[in-house]
Amino acid sequence: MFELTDQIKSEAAELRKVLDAHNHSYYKLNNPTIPDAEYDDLFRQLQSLESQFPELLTPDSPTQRVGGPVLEAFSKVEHLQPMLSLGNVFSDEEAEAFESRVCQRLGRSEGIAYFAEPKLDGLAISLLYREGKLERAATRGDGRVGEDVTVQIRTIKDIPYTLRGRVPPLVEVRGEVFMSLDAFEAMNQKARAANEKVFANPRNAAAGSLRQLDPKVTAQRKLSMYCHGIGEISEGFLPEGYGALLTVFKAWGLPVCPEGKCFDRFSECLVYCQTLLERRHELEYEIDGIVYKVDRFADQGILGAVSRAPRWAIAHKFPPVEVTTSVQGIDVQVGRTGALTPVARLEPVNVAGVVVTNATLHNFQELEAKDVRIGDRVVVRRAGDVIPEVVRVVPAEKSTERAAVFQEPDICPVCGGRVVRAPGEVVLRCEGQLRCPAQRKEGLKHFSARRAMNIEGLGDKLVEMLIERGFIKSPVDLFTLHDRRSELIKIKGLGAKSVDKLLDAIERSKQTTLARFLFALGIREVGEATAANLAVFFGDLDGLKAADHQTLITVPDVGPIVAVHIRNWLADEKNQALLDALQAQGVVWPVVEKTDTKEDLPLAGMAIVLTGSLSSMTRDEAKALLMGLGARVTGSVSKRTACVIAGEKAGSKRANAEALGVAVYDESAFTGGISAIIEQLKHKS
Ligand code: D41
Repeated sequence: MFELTDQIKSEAAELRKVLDAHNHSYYKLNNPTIPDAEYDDLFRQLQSLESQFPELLTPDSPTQRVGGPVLEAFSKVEHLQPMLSLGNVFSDEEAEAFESRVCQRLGRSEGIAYFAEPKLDGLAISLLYREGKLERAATRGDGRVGEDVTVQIRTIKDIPYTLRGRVPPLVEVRGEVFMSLDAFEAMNQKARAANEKVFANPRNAAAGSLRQLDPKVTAQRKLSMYCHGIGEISEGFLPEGYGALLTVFKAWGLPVCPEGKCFDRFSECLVYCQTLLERRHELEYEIDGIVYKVDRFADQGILGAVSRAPRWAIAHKFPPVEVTTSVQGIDVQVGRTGALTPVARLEPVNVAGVVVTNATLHNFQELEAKDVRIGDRVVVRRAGDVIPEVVRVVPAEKSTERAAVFQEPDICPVCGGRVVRAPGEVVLRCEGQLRCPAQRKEGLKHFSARRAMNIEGLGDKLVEMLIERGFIKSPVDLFTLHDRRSELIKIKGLGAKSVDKLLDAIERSKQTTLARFLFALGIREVGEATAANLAVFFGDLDGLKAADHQTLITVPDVGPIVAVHIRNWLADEKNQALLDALQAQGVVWPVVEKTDTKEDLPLAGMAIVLTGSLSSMTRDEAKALLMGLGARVTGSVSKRTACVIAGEKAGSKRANAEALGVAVYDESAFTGGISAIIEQLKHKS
């Protein structure tokens, strides 16, 4: 056994300091200073020292971010200052009544500044820092006594162990712990794949992750925090108002919501609320309203509190994203790849401002797990650009008889074909791939879509109509439609002009790119990015056709499962005939410059920022797409950003980019196909 020398002690201290500094650059400044591998190496050096000499281990060591030993129970802790609760209002009128009360009590109606900020849907937490060191973290509990969650909170990367700058001897910082939508989706996707319980919403996920006796579990969940208040603070450290306090928090290294704003007039708070209501889907986290706070602490003091709720703050709640309704039926939809998806038909209901009549149940295992039956009352949820889903059944109050359990279909409801579940797969699939009309329909819609063959004017409705009237069965039929012009122009609602436009668009679509073409084929798991990577890797179709499994898995973004799907698709004689027929009809593409390493991915090394809401895909899809092409998708705009892709209602990031002279593309550049954006970006660099 070695002895713990002063040299080892200072080595450990140095490692801790260096790792802390890198953490700060990474999580706070969004600007990694060293490669991940080097960070991991330093991290392991410290871990190894600490395991050899346990006396070296301090609770604030960066190694504790991964979580310490399992607890037996949460212990209770008393807050130094009680954590207040927040009153609610649900309309502008009620919010204005709040303002009137404030003015009345302060005895003036001018010169009252208000701070407005999003109300995060998470858990309120109190952090106690002594001499700038995180000493204790506790849940709100009943406001007076909460539960000690220090070891769990220590795993949250956003929360500093040590405050920077001139810090008070003692401070209680209040804030909200939450889970971002990205982290929530990723976590549930993992859970779904592993057949584990999924969380109904980010709030539950955050609560479930924090209230874990095993902090290692908390460490694996990506939690975040924004600070929004103060409890005890040493004298002489409180600034004049809340806005200034948040600036101080930021300087100390504490995370603060960037959306908060101070206003001189309360009416501006209401405008802000309306704006954020419209922008709520752009945010990376869920909010359920706006909190208004009288800004000046002196004014807050005069106003005081009633029964633990301050008179100087109020929450203005948004319409809920979760509502209950009843299930009128359960339909089974067949997708392009033959996947059968159960969908609940609902009594129409307004969810976050949109009338919802259908909600997905994802797959039959989920339907079984949630035990949704016709006639049940269910909670339906629509968050972000996510499609509405059934979250859970609301148990009936009386023991009324429920309908029978919904049976998994054994034949395809559309074509009557056999239904199978591949080993290890969750989804049921109709076997009659591309023979089943439903799949054919979805396949054709996909083939002509903007990001695929880009046949302008051939939308979903028109595809359906052409199939129903027997004009098209397979993609090849599109290219022989010109022979049936005289029949087409007789269709009511089409007419010669629009038929000619359509035929023109079909003709134009023949000049395509290999990436678009491969994507259009609808091979399972071959999305836009994979298609683009296959195109640059093989350069032409023959190379791809000849590729064996081993070769395929060397293509960036192609794993063994995707490789099997590609090989199966290409091995099918009907598909081979389809490829030949399409090429015989004159579908062509320019030869692609071949590359075969990661560095040669079309967008390799480019930092791209997504902002605003996209209409043609979710943020996650867009991100996956860009990452598959080698880009880094980052959160903030800097001079080194290659470009910003801005959807609807893009805010400060767009403005930042414009100020820095960074190229901004709107969504049309993006939906015009990945090929389009690659062209634009390559051109630039
Ligand atoms: O984002 C929030 N959920 C939030 C909660 C916020 N932005 N500000 C808050 N401010 C307070 C006061 C005014 C009492 C300091 C709060 C809460 N309280 C709160 N959260 C849970 C209970 C109270």
